[in-house]
Amino acid sequence: MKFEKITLYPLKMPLVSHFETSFGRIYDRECVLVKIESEGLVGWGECAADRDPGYSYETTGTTLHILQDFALPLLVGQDVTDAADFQRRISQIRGHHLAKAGVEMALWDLLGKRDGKSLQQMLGGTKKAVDVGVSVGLQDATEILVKTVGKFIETGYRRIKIKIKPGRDVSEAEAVRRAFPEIKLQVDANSAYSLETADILKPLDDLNLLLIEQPLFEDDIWDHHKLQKQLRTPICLDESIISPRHARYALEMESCRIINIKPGRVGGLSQGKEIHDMCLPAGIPVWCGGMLETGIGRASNLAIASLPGFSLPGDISASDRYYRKDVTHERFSLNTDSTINVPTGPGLGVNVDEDAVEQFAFGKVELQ
Ligand code: OSB
Ligand code: MG
Repeated sequence: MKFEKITLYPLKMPLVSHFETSFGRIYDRECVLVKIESEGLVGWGECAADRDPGYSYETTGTTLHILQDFALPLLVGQDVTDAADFQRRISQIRGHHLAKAGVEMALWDLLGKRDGKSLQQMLGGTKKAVDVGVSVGLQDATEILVKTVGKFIETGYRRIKIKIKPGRDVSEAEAVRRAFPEIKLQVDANSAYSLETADILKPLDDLNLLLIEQPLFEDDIWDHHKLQKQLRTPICLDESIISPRHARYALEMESCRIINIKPGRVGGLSQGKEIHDMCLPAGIPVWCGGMLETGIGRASNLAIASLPGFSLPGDISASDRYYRKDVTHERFSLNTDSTINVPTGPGLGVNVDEDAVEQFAFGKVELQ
């Protein structure tokens, strides 16, 4: 696909309700959309970095900088044939996976539109709908958390994830477990503990949790191995798995028993699929994480989550859990069995509302 013109749109989208993790609270979600025009077609992608370097060192600013000044000059005017070709062309740029992944997503969208294939078909996914849950942020008080979780369960979510941080961990998980003894429950620390301070998490082992997500440092794989030996509950790595190579390290070191795949974090859908393909024969369940995506990234997550190894519910909630207004004409809704349908149209299978893009954009960068 000849990349004739590439446009970047930094967006700021107001969230339906604030979202708080161990690294802070946000009321709006930023991201950068990538629009690629090629051979009469338009492909869209989403770069998932946020305004601040909390979850990742990448930000809206670094995304624009890396794409504009380094990645896109390697691509504009070039014929990029597939994801492997794309990865080769940008391999000289270290890191910045969230930025690169947004461009790879737009390439998949173009390839699918050219060939009349959905992203699901191209990746080899089979499920018509995927199991999903909801990720509930830290709340101002335990009672509010229990009430909030209750509302999501009433809405139809059958798997709940709660965010934890030091001082707001075992007590919160116990309260939710007491109120909802049967619900599939998991916790996410977003790297808020060290091997020493993680001792406090041991009582979580008695709460029948599906998993404990990323308790230790984001660049750590070895201490997670030590912690996993002390816990019966599976550790699931998120931040630490930044490539298929890191997934292999984690499997070989037995640092976790489950992996959260976010195509953005690992540098693109192709890299996420590679991790899936490695974990499936190894008997390591994977699930699709979320980054509060717009309809564009959500469509992409649904497609990869339909691969057979994604055996745990994804952090892919319905559109109305995040945004009153989205940048796609399609909105994703929750089925009564806590699933969301996988898009079937060519490429990502969504139609972008360009007026909404312009409305939420606070800048625009064009390269041709
Ligand atoms: O750690 O999984 C995470 C959101 C932004 C950054 C990191 C994370 C999250 C979530 C929300 O947990 C998942 C979602 O609903 O998109
Ligand atoms: Mg996480």
